[in-house]
Amino acid sequence: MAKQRVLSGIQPSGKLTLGNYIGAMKNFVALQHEHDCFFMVVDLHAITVPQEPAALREQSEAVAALFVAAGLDPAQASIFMQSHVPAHAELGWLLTTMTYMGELERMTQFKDKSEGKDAVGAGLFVYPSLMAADILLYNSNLVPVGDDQKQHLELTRDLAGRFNYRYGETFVIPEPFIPKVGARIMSLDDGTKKMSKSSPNVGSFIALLDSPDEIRKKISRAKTDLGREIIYDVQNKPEVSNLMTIFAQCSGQTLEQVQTTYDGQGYGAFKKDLAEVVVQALEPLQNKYADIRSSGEIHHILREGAERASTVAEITLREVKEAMGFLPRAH
Ligand code: AQP
Repeated sequence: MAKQRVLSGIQPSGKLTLGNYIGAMKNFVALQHEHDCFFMVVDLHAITVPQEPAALREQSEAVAALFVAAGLDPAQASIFMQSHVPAHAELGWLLTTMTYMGELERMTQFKDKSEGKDAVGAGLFVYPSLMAADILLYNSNLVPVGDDQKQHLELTRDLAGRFNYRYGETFVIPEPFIPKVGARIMSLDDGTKKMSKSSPNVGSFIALLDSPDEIRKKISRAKTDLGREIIYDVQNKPEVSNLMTIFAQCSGQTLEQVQTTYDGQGYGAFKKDLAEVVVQALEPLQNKYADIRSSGEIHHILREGAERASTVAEITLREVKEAMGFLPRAH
């Protein structure tokens, strides 16, 4: 049986967080051996909110290097920049013309990201169509994402079905792949909001490249509650439950084990141990990251990845344009 195709991406819209790692990258690494994988740095998505050019360039290279530092093997998975494969922008436009305003208006991520802002770019609104293009270009079977992306994936499935119905079988309908444990890591200052790399409060997230001291400081200041028990109860103790999830994910323990170990102990002792668990979990990744950045090998990895990705993407784009009735360019 042919290997299933997997595609996912991360935006270079800030410093990658522990949320991106636990919710996305750890799963990417686990999938690469059994599937035909494409992982990209989605820079075209990042510009749906304003980005400073020098920061965008640096963050893009940093995300790609973190992919490799986290364990992605360029020999197993294609690692590339979205903007290096022009077919993404082109199919994105074609699918935008087939997406209904009402569908986009229902997207909760758009509502969250546009809330309270005066000038909201149209790109932020139509971005789910570009995400659909990313996935459909590769005929991806599985899309590993955090549960916050589930709604966008549903739209991708609807668009693929709509296209196939109008123009004939062209796209594979992708399935979401949402891990059950640790799928969503919440902010350190509000256990009901997800941890986000673009949050203006740097204390709300742990960046993968934070120094040990920064990690200790952020965890010691993380919000808890007026109680003192280490109990997993998302409804009533969202912040403590989130810290327990981080502990479990970084140590390999179950939530029950964490709860038993800290039974009867206060938040202070738990937070102190949690900081050390996170520091230790990130140390190998941080060391590998430093090696990759200093070697400059990431540029070579990205060039090869873009070549492999383009080969697949261009075939799909040609089929789509033919199906839609575009006049082929003569050779
Ligand atoms: N807090 C999180 N917990 C679990 N998974 C998360 N992901 C993001 N935050 C968490 C997963 O990481 C992948 C890449 O996300 P993205 O960079 O494309 O965009 P995002 O989901 O909008 O991530 P951020 O960090 O919140 O970025 P900004 O602040 O720029 O919007 C996705 O698979 C996502 O589920």
